[in-house]
This record gives sequence, structure tokens and C-alpha cells, in this order.
Amino acid sequence: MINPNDKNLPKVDVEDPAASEHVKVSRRLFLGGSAALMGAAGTMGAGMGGMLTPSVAHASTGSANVGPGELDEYYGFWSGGHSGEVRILGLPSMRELMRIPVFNVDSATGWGLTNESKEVLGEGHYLNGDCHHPHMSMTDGHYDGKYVFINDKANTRVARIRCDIMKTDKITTIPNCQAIHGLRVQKVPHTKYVFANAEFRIPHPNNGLNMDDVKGYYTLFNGLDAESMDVAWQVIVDGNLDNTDADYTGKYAFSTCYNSEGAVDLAGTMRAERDHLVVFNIALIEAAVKAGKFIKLPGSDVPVLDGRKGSKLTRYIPVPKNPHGINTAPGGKYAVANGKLSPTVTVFELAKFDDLFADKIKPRDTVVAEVELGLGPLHTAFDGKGNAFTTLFIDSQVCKWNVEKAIQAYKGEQVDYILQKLDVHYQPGHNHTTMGETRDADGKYLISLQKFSKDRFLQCGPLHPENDQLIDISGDQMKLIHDGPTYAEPHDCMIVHRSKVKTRKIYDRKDPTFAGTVAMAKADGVTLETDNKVIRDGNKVRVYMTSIAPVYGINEFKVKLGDEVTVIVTNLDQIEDVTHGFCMVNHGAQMEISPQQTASITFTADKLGVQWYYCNWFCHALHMEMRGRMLVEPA
Ligand code: RUQ
Ligand code: CUA
Ligand code: CA
Repeated sequence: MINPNDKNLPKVDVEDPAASEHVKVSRRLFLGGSAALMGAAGTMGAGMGGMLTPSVAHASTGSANVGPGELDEYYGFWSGGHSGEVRILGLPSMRELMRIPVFNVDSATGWGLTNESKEVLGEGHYLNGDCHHPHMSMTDGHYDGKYVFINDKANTRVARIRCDIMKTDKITTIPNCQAIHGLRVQKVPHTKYVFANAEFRIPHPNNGLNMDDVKGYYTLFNGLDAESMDVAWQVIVDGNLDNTDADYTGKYAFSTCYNSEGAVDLAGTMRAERDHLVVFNIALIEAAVKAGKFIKLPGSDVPVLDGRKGSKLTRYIPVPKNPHGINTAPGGKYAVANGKLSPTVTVFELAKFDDLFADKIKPRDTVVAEVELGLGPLHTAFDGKGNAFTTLFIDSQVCKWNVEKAIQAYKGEQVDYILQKLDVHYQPGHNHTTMGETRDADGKYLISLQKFSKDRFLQCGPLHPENDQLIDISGDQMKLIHDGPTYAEPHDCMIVHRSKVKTRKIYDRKDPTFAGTVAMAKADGVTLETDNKVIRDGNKVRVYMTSIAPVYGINEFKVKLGDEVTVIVTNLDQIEDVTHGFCMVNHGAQMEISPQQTASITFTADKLGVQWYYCNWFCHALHMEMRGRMLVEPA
């Protein structure tokens, strides 16, 4: 047990000159809060002695070393792939800071088990998900720290994470289509829309009467209102949709298509020499919705517009076969489509899209370069200094190239546009630079996400982790500085300077995530902050209790066999990091209750006798003793 007053403790430097105001303030408060806790709970304090030694963050570029107690410079938001979650990493250390359950069930926090999370997940929700593309909301092309959005390819959903509490607060199932893959946000003037590609073409109507009329299949490009998370409109397209991105004027979004062939078999998707980039004109789409020029599909009330070839709302730009990633350069002069089956990247000059929609130029006139980089280009990131970094899946390399030089070379000038190729291990998919999808690209670090780790780590059986590599790009040459094994599957990530993210230290009692539970308590005549009460309502029993380390407000209660029991816990602790848990043994019920949060869980009392419940988030020296009994009496 560490005594904070011990003079032999290392001297604590609370002020970090490099830290954001937020970080400084939260450290000061944390220290104050801990001291108060120590006082309140005597020397048995909350088992937090080790956390009393914060130190200075000196994360200099060139090293992934962030010492014990030092803070990282960047937040990384990692998609958790088919684990269905989002993870927060600190960069450059690559330490995993937090997991945010989204489409998955999480035992530790009770996500998918609590009533509050079930409300977000929706009735009859699936227990799996497949996240690919996390992207933060923006204002004028800068991250605004408000939300992170993420797709679910597995069950055709889009979720939103609130960055102040780092929890999922909305999930929308997209109607009339299958498999949301590409996802990006509108960058300018602000994230009014989240753009989401449905990948798989399906029959319409999909009523079980048609499999073979493949020509009649189609899929949809979706615009979600970022605030309400309702689908604002859907656009029918030719071909399928893979990845998407938006420009820096707010006028356009664009998506790659690998299946212009409309094939349903692998070979068929590779038949044509060219597929396309579909460009969506947001203003024209909004005008068409306003003018009522839409249909509705049987699955919903959402306006569905026709954006197939010949439509005014879209343009189709031919690109070499089966393109994959589409990435807008910081500031928005160019976007780059990545060839995948072609060794090339295609560079579009976005200012030309106005003329394209005015029919003053042909689709291919927007292409200012189409140059070879190597085998299997999948995604491109930017340093904000005119250079691009493209993953080469088949070559297992990252290729650094200069965009303006590539344009010159495409014009026939003798210039070397490829600056360096760096081996990565092995087979990279996405990559991402620090702040690289915004106007604030700072060219410090590049993350390359490899699909295979093979021999890079200790073996853990046939299933291997993937390998996320950190590359220093601040100098002329890329330098590999860290390997990070990760569990399935960081398709993609985004990296945000810590100054952009301001999180709450404890919950606001008015937080909307438990507003439904507050309303339920009100109807029961219960004040959550003060009352410890058992309310019986037929065979439904609601047990309202508070928690303050290390005790629950109710140590014992009685129910009848077969009762449906809801336990509602309100954590009255006001000290940062003192989270309690509630677990009813042998009932599959477990949840997190962070400071000032209310959480609830419902289960059936299907076992006679004494049933213990306990706190399972370590909160105090007497955490083991934080427990109580439910007596289940014969009905
Ligand atoms: S995709 S490996 Cu799901 Cu983002 Cu490119
Ligand atoms: Cu409360 Cu552990
Ligand atoms: Ca194709």
C-alpha cells in the first residue's frame, strides 16, 4: 500500500508543458480526488497507490517509447473488425487504452446485457458485428471530437460512439440493402451526413422469388443524418460499392466499385478491364429529395433516388479493374483510388468535378495521374506535405510517393515520383497517418495494418494476431519503429491528436444514456440518488440501490421463484476511476457502473435459495467484501 505522504516517493511533476489544458486539469483533479478518497477510506484507499505517480509525456517522433506514467500524444481509434468492437490505442506507444463494445457483447461492461445497452442495440439485436471503418465527425475539415462512426458489414448497421464518454449511443440498421462496408463522414462545413456504402447487390423486391435475374440486382449508397442517425436518403447505383470518401467542399462523396460487371461469382467480378468511381452530388441529391423525385422501397419510408448511369445525381469515372480504397488528400485538391488488381493508383483532381457535373468535361478528364506503384495497392494516406503512402498488399510494402511528381510523370515528364518502398510484415491493408484525413495532417506517424503476422510474435496456436506497425514519417525516409500484435481485425484506424478529444471524468447525472432508467425510477416514485428500494409490480421486481465504495445501498432482498428481477444501481462515488460492478452469481448478469452512472440489468430469478451478488470492478481495499444476498423464495 502506497502512502501518498511518504517523503521517499519519487517527486511528482504534475504539470506537463506539452499537455493539453484538458490533460493538465484532469491530472490536478485526479490527484485531489485520490487524496480525498484516501482520507475518506483511511489507509485502505482504493488500491490506487500506483496511479499517484504521473509524469511528463515526452513522446518525441522517432521512437515508440512512452515511459511509464507518461501520456501518449495521439488517440488511435481502431476498428475491431469481426470482434465487433472499437479499441482506443495511445500513439506512439501503441498501448491499448480502452475497448468500446459496439456490436459485440462485452462481459466486463455488460454491453449487450444491460437494459441501457440493449436499448441502443435494439430489439432482437444480433450478437455479432464486423466493424471496418471508424471515422470522427468534423467541422470545416478538422476533427471536432464529438463522435466516432463505424460500420457493421455483418448486419448492415452503422453505429455512433460518443467521444465524451467513449460509449456507443446509437445504432441504425440500414434498410433495403446488405453489408455496409465503406463509411466516411462529410468533412465540410460539418458532418451533417455519414456516408455508408452497401456492398452487396440484391434483388428488389427481395421476396424469395428471384435469384437468377442478376441484372435486376442493385445496391444503395446511404446518407445518414449524423445527429439523429436516421437514414436521410438512399441512392441506387450501378455496380457495387466498396470504399468511400468525401471532399473538402461538402459538395461530393465518391465510392469505388469493384463489380461493375454485376457478377455473383469471383471470376465474374474480374472480367472487365475497368470498374469505376461513382461520384455523388450531395446538393443535387438533397434537391431531388425535396422535389419528391424518389421512390420508397417496401423495407422503409426512406426516400430512394435513382443514381444509376445517366442520372443527374451521379457520375461514373472508369478506373482500372477492381479498385479498393479511395482517399482524399488533406485540404482536398486530390483523391486517390487504389488499384488492387491493377498496380496503379488513379489521382482525381476534385476541382474538376464541378465541370464534370456541368457536362463540360468527360469523366476521365478528372484523372490527372494514373501511375504504377507496385502490386496490390489498397489504401493511401497522406503527410500533408504533398507525399502519399500506399499499402501494397502483394508486395508487403508501403510505397511513399509524391503526388505532384506523379502528375508530372503522367504527363510524360522524366521524374521519379516513387520516393521509397518500405517492407512491412506482412500484407498490409489499411494505413493511416496522424491527423491525415483532415486539414491538420501533421506528417509524424504512419500506421500500417498488416493482415498477417506469421513469425513476428510468439506463436499462440494456429490463429495468429495481426500486426500493426508504426512508422516514423517525419524525416525523408520512413522508419519502422514498432510492431503491435492485435486481435481480429483492425481493418482500419484513425489517429487524432489528444488536444481534439475531451472526455468526461465522471458521468453527468443527466446523461441521456440512462435517461430511460431515470424515467422508470420516476414512475416508481424512486429518487435514484438517495433511495434504496424494492418495488414489486406483479411478478416483476425492481431493486433500486446505490453504491459507494465499498458498499451497496441494499445488502439483501427477497423475490419469488420465477420473478423477473431488474437491478438498478446508481454509483454515488464522485471520484474519477472508482467504477463499481454488479454481478448476480449464476444468473448471467454483470455490468459496469462508473462514477455518477446509473445502470440496470434484468434477469429471471430461476434458482431457489440464497443467491449472492458482488461488485466485480475493483473499487476499494474492501472490494471483495462489497456483496449482498438475494433470497429466492418458493413462488
Ligand atoms: S477495406 S483492406 Cu473493409 Cu477498409 Cu480495405
Ligand atoms: Cu465496488 Cu468493487
Ligand atoms: Ca471488376
